Amino acid sequence: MERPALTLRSVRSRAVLAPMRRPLSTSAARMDEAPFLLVEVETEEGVTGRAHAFCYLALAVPTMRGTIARAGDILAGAKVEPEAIAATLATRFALIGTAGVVGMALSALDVALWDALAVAAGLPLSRLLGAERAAIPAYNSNGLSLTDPAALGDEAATLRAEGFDAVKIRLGRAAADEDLRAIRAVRDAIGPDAPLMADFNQALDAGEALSRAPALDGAGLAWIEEPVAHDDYAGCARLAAALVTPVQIGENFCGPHAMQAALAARACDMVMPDLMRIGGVTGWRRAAALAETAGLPVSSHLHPEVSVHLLTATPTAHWLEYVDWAEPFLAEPLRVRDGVAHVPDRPGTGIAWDEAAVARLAAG
Ligand code: SMN
Ligand code: MG
Repeated sequence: MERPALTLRSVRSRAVLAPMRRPLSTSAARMDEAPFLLVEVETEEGVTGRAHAFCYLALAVPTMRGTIARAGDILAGAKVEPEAIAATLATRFALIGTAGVVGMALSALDVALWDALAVAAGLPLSRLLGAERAAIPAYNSNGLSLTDPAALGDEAATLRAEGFDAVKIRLGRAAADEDLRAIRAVRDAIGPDAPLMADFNQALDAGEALSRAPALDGAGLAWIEEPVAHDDYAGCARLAAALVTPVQIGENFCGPHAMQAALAARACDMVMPDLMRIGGVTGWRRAAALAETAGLPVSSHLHPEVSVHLLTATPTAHWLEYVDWAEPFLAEPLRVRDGVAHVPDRPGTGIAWDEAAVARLAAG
């Protein structure tokens, strides 16, 4: 599909701190509020592109804002050609490197550029990317924290009542038995057929993971996510070979090359790149092509409002991770019905800010 011709005029960013409806405890950290960066690109043609990036910790925000401002200075007057812009920025930021928070900022900028292109084309981003479908199965990832297993059954039922079949539980308690108790509590609540994903957030060392593997294999999980350190591809590969349950990794792939290294090491059975770590839309498309060649299912990580567009255009698309964290400042929430997320029928990503909420939640 022909892309519209646009010229970049300026870039700006703002920070918000969004309250979370359900605080989330993982084996790594507890979150009560979600820091986001909102990015806008203005073009000479009058088209605006937008993106919102989840920042994990508010301390990342100033560096991300500085990165975006510097990129805006470098790019003023450039054609909106995201692949060429990504190459330019990779060169200009090569000394500090484009992993970590710098890469997150550049990914957000890339998403805003693609949004501008799709808005100018008058098409949902998914259509600009060649998608033929308009919906993706979604699981509710908003809860099932690393808390007392006794409370998890009721919570799982509530999460499903929000319009989902599938949910994700957080694991990584010191005692393996406690994790199994948590899984059983959720399974009893959701029934035998509902998909149940499980996320360790890198809690285990490789030996511990191997010794927990047989019991986990019997627990009926849809996947086991980040059981060990995210870049221990050899450890992941040993575990993937030992387990029948698929091993899922990807939220920490910083760019498609990291994913390529993981695939070469046979580290996992499935991948779930994060839009803001894989390199925005540009990086995602390269990652999706790698996954297609390797025959691996692709799910998304966070950022459901934009990931729904990308997954519809991903040949081996699997699951959308749904979280509601951006809802406090978005004009239109993502629509999920009967466990399926729908691409909004609007040009671009369909992202627009609720400006009154942005003003209320402004964070510096
Ligand atoms: C996760 C990621 C970021 C913040 C909290 C939890 C988790 C997930 O790894 O995959 O949802
Ligand atoms: Mg995870």
